[in-house]
Amino acid sequence: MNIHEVAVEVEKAILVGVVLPKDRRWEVDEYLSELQQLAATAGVEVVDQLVQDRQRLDPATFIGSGKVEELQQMVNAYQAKAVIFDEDLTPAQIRNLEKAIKAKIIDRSTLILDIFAKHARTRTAKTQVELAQLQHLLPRLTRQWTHLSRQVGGIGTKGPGETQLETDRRLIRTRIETLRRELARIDLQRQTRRKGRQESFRASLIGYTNVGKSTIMNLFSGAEVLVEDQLFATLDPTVRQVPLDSTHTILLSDTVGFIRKLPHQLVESFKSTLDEAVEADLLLHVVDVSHPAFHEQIQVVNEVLKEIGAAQKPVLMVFNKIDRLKEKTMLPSLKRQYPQAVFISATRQIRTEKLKQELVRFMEKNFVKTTVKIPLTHAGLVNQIYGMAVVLQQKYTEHEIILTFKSTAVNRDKIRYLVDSASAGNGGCVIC
Ligand SMILES: Nc1nc2c(ncn2[C@@H]2O[C@H](COP(=O)(O)OP(=O)(O)OP(=O)(O)O)[C@@H](O)[C@H]2O)c(=O)[nH]1
Ligand SMILES: [Mg+2]
Repeated sequence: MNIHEVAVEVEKAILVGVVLPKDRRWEVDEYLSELQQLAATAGVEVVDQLVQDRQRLDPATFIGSGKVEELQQMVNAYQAKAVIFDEDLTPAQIRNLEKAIKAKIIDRSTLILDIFAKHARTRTAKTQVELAQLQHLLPRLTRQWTHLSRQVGGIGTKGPGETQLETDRRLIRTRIETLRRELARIDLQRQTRRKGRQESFRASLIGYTNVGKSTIMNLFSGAEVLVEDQLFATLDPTVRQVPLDSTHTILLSDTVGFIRKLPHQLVESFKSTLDEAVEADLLLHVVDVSHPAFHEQIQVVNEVLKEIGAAQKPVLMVFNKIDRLKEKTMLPSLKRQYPQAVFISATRQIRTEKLKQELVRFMEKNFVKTTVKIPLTHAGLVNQIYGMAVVLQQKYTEHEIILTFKSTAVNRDKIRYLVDSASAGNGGCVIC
């Protein structure tokens, strides 16, 4: 089902923002410029914007009635096909605004969902987006959405005594259930795949959208992840091996970016994608230091990390795009604030080697050193251990191989278990 084709198929649009007492005007301007970027990514041309100062939002129409009239005049003057609000609207607000303004009313989540739908390439991403779209749509279903039955798999007809709207709601609920089941299956597959990779040290590139995560991924791994100067170019996770130096290799993953007010339906349905970050040993929090609102973007990312249960993970801050900084005076204070951070330019490859060194340093700091004795009869274990740890020394005696290695504590325990099991048949535990 292509909800997005129904939702945002417009040419010209007007943006609407509200300045409440808690907001500062420049912040709202910043938000609107992000909304404009979102609109451009969705293929919409923004012709004008309307900003209103208000004490509180109007529960019926979001903006005041005078502004609604002004908006209708703007829509006429520009022949605009849509009005995009920088907030989520209630079903009643959408209904009322649609009555008063002869244009499609789009809220922030609908726009973001539309971009996700346009960028979804794989079956998983398409399923995740469709689920989020339907969940967002369900409570907002108005008469103009009726006759979805043809689109929702072409199933079902109107039940006895049901209005078309009720039929559509029922069909959407059924479809949501199907998609949920499908995602649970995908989740299980991904979990199994991740378990298979658990041996290696895993770092995950996370951050606000468009900060350069995929650029770093491609630079380090030679992967060919799509890099674009637009929002949400990446939806599916990519995982690659990255050699840091002659002895240290990590598994690096690149995943979907975050944004202010990310629709919670998206966070929920992208859970299996975001788990890539939740289960990493280290998060590389990439920041576009050349963006005027990067401080706020850091906060937004930290909030999403909390929401997905990854707030306690070790984080290495990576300030990217330093080549775009005209004024470098803020760098020293940032360095003081984030003494562990790395300042790089991924496209110009400035200090990217330093980032690798920092990763090695982190691994070293968090790796524990262990020595095990492996019976010669189980020499096959040695290869396995090489895949799970950095082997520092390998010595042979008449009956055993003595290996000294460094690994995460989790892998140390796994290796101990493997060696214990192997040596059980050889007279008990032989761990030093
Ligand atoms: N000037 C400059 N541009 C960069 C740098 N790193 C990335 N970019 C550009 O920033 C834009 C976004 O880069 P991506 O790597 O796609 O960003 P992302 O974080 O993966 O974005 P999403 O997947 O959309 O969330 C692209 O146009 C890149 O060429 C950098 O160090 N300097
Ligand atoms: Mg990307």
